Amino acid sequence: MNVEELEGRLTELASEAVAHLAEVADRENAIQVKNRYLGRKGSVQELMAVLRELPHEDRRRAGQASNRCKEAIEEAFRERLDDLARQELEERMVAEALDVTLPGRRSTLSLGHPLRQVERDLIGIFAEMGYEVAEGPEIEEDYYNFEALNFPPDHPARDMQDTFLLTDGRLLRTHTSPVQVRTMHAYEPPIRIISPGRVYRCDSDLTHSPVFHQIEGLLVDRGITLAHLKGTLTTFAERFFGAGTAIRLRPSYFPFTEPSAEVDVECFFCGGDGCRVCSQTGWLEILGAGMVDPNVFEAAGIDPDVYSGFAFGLGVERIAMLKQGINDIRRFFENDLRFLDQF
Ligand code: FA5
Repeated sequence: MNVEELEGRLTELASEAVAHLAEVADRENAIQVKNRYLGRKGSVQELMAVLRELPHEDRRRAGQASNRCKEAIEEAFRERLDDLARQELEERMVAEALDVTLPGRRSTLSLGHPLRQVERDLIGIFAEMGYEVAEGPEIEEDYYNFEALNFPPDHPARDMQDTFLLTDGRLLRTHTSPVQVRTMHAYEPPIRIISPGRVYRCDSDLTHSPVFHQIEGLLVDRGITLAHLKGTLTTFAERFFGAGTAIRLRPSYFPFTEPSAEVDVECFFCGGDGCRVCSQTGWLEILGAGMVDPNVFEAAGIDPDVYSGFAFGLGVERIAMLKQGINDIRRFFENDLRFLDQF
C-alpha cells in the first residue's frame, strides 16, 4: 500500500466511523464505536501498521493523514455525545412538563366527621364553664353501670336500657353514667367533669343505633341545687342553639338522680310555634338530668349531708340530628362521602 492508498483508506475509515456514530442511540454504544476505530487494537491503529513498509519520506504525510482521521472521529464522537445529552434533556422536559393551564385538584380540608364536630362543640362549651374531661372503659362492670348507680339487681329499671352482656359477667356500658361513679371514687369534691364516649344498647331504628355517643356531666360541691342545674343547662342551650333559646325541665325518672328530669329545648326550627320536627309541641327533648341521688353518693363514699350535685347525660347523635336536620341516625355510620362532604 502506498501513501495515497493509505490516505484514501483513512478517509474512508473516518467517514465510516462518523456514519456509525451518527446511528448510535446512547453513550455506551458511542464509546464502543469510538474504541472500535481509535482503540489500541482499533481499525485505525491496524491500518497504520503499514507505516513500516512506507518509504521514509512518505511517513510524515501518512502520520498527518492518520491524525486527521483520528481528529475527525474524535470530533464526531464529541458531537454525538452532545446531541445525545441534548436529546435526553428534551425528552425529560417533555415527559416532566407541567401543564399550568390544567384545572387544579380540589383539596378539601376535613373538619372531621359531623358527629365529632358536634361533640367538639359540646365539649368546648362545657370546658369554657370549667368542666374537665374524664374517661371510662367501654367494657364495664355491672357494679359501675348499674349497681352503684342505684339499680339494684333485678330492679325493673335495668330494662330501661337493653344491655349487651358479655360471657364473663361484664357488659358493654349502656350509658356514660358509670364515669360519674368512677370519678367520685377517685376524687374528692368539688368535682366538675364531662365525659364523652361511646355507649351500646341492643336497639336499632331510624333514631336509635346499637352504638351511639353520650356526654355525661357531673358537678358535686357544697350547696348545689336544681337552680344550678337549670342555669348551667340554659347557658349550654344558648351557646349551642343560639341566644335566647329556652329550655324546660319535665319530671322524669332515673334511679341515680332524685329529682330527675327530661330536658327539652325550644324547637329552633319553628321557634316554639310547633312544626313537623317537634311534632307540633314546640319543644325538642335533648337530655336527661337530675340531682345526684344520695344512694349514689353513699356508694361512692361521699357524704350526702355535706355535698350535693347534679348530673346530666345527652345523646350526641340526637343533638347532631336536630342541629343538622338529619332524619336517619344510620347516616352517621355509613361513611358515605356524599353525606359526609356536606359538613
Ligand atoms: C341515660 O342514658 C342517662 N344515663 C342520662 C342521665 C345522665 C340522666 C345523668 C340523669 C343524669 P337515656 O336512656 O334517656 O338516659 O339516654 C340519654 C340520651 O341518649 C337520650 O336522650 C337519647 O338522646 C340518647 N339515646 C338513647 N338511646 C339511644 C340509641 N339507641 N341511639 C341513639 N341515641 C340514643
